[in-house]
Amino acid sequence: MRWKRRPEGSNWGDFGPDDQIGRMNLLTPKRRLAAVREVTEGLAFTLSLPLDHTGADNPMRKPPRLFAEVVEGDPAYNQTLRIGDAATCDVMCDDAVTLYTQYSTQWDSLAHWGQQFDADGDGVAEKVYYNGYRAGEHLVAPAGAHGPAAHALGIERLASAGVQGRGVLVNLKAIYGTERRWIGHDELMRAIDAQRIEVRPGDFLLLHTGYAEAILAQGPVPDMAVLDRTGAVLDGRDPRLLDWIDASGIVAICADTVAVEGYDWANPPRDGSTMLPIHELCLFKLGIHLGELWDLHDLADWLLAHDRHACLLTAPPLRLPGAVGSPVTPIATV
Ligand code: UVW
Repeated sequence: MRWKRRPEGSNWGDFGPDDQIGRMNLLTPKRRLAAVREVTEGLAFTLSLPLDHTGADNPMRKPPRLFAEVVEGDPAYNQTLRIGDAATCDVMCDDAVTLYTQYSTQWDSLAHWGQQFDADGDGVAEKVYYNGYRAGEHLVAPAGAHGPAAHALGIERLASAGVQGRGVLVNLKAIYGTERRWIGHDELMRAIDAQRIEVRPGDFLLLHTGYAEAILAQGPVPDMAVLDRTGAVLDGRDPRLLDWIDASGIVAICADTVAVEGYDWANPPRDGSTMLPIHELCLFKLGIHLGELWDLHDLADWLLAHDRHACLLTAPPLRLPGAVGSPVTPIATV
């Protein structure tokens, strides 16, 4: 074991001492088959924003830069293909991209959020992540252009898990409108009951709030003053909400908002506790993956019009070893 003490309320070790996918372990073949049975129409919905649209006011995360590599003085774009002295009729393009993995529609890996926690039980807190993987020893920052040196909990673990299962969509916009409000346990249950949603272990919980539509209405440069007043956000200060997330058996929470949960950077906690309790619970304690900035509005409108709430969700991240996040183009099929 990498740890002697596990955080209160965590499931570290329950899926094995070396587990790196957490709750995704609950995505069994039987549950995938149940998800496939949600498909009755053959309609597919793309759940990503265009990759150059963000709703986050995060200067660390920059828009993608797409370029053509220069090969022997020419950009690899609209090139006629010559092989030795043979000229062909072929014209071709290649390109490259610099990508911030959490700029737009994304998955957070379990390496995205850890905590200073005394997992050794020696009275000294160390930086530690889900299942006791440690900073410096198991998580090492990428070593320059040629990739990571050593990295536990990278997004490739999620990619290998086969991210396909039953999505259940809670249409918070339909119940609460698009104005910013914090959603605790009772508000979430009210929406789930009103929409007669059955949440099962192994499900992906999709939260539609109208935030992604507000981003699209603005174009690639977000007006954060508007977005900060838009969309419902989970209230991680509500212990009953945290208990429900734990007990529900869901494998992921995917929202159209920036962080799934509400936060107030102007008023951080003064007691050394977490700034983001849902991140702490999901990524650090339970291994529940978080999806952010998913554009759920077409799917949500269709489900509402047809008095349905579930779909087959297919959402693999990039199989990029060591990455802490990944762009994703999820597809919902109904
Ligand atoms: C933060 O940095 C708040 O992360 P996320 O993109 O998961 O919200």
